[in-house]
Amino acid sequence: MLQTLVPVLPDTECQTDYTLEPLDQVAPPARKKWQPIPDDYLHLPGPELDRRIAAAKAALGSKLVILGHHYQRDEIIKWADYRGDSFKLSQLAADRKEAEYIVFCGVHFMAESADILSAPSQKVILPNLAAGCSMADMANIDDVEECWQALTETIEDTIIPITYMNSAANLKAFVGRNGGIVCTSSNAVAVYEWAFQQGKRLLFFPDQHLGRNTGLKFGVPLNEMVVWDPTKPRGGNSPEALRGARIVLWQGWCSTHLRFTAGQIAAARQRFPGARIVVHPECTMEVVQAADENGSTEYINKRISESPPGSIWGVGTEINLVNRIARENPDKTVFCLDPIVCPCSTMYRIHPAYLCWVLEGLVEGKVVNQIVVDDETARWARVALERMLSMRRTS
Ligand code: CIZ
Repeated sequence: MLQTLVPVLPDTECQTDYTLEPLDQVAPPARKKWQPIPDDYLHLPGPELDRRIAAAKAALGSKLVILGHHYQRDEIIKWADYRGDSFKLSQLAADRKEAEYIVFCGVHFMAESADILSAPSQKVILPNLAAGCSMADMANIDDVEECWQALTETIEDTIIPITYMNSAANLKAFVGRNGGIVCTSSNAVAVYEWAFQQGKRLLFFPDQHLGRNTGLKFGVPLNEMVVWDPTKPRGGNSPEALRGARIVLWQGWCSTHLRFTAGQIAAARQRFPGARIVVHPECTMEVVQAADENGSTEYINKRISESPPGSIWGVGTEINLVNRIARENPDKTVFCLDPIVCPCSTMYRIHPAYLCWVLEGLVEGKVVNQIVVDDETARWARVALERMLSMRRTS
């Protein structure tokens, strides 16, 4: 059976943990942007953190629900009441009205969505406020408003804006106000179907790769998709190019998924002739086309778990998830396509010391790191999120 050991380069900013390091021993370059935390939590070793997290969780009982995104490390996932992708976790946040505290072990945009969808009495907490998403940061409201103005002035048809879940709440509100919708990698095809029933053209942000791969799945040819570069006038496009486009793709990307290449897939096929290759649709078009299948993290997890014993899987997504799938499927060979990987560096910022800190605060009646979306933003973002929640999963 192939070992899923991950080589870590000495200068890498983040490492996959085999044994948990106390927070003050995490490499300083990785920690430099993290939220400061009381000194008492800096030196706590793994077993002590486990003991204190377990005690705080037990004390809070049914007042607390912990949500863990698939990309979280195992030392966090083991405390999650539910784990899943952002779609599943947003549904849970909308359904679990009885929990007073929702501790979201994920990144900022996910906690914002949970706040929007949960009841007003519930408090959503993100253990480390520095856990953001570099792709989400690639689109901001001013640039999107500017793009929208240029598009609506240039194109006469109705344009439907779609934002990927990985975006700030004010962008979700923008699409809600403008007749659009939120999508995740698990329902993007259903969202495109819906959107093309509302209008002839789409503006998709911030991930150009998910937008392009979904466009291709949907039969839109490459020459009917243009990329919008927010640093250039008219996004770097001529008025004719914009008028000819059915999909305008924002120039954003996920650095974790851009590490995968078609060359890695060729090498994996050579080494394991019977392997099936499954990748995430945030990978480039070349990688998605070289793979056998592509889909969301939920899809990848389910697909491998339900495959016959002895199956061999080369996977192109975040390493914590790939390693977890490998461990939970010991009767199969599961390996990451990239031999030198780095986990999602912002998800990694949820170190157990942060979880311990926020939970112990709650036990003492102190709510730290609450994520609150203002009412007007939440009102319109909810419109776009609820449209999304009514879509079926397609991958
Ligand atoms: O939607 C999510 O949670 C992300 C970021 C990826 C996926 O496919 O689950």
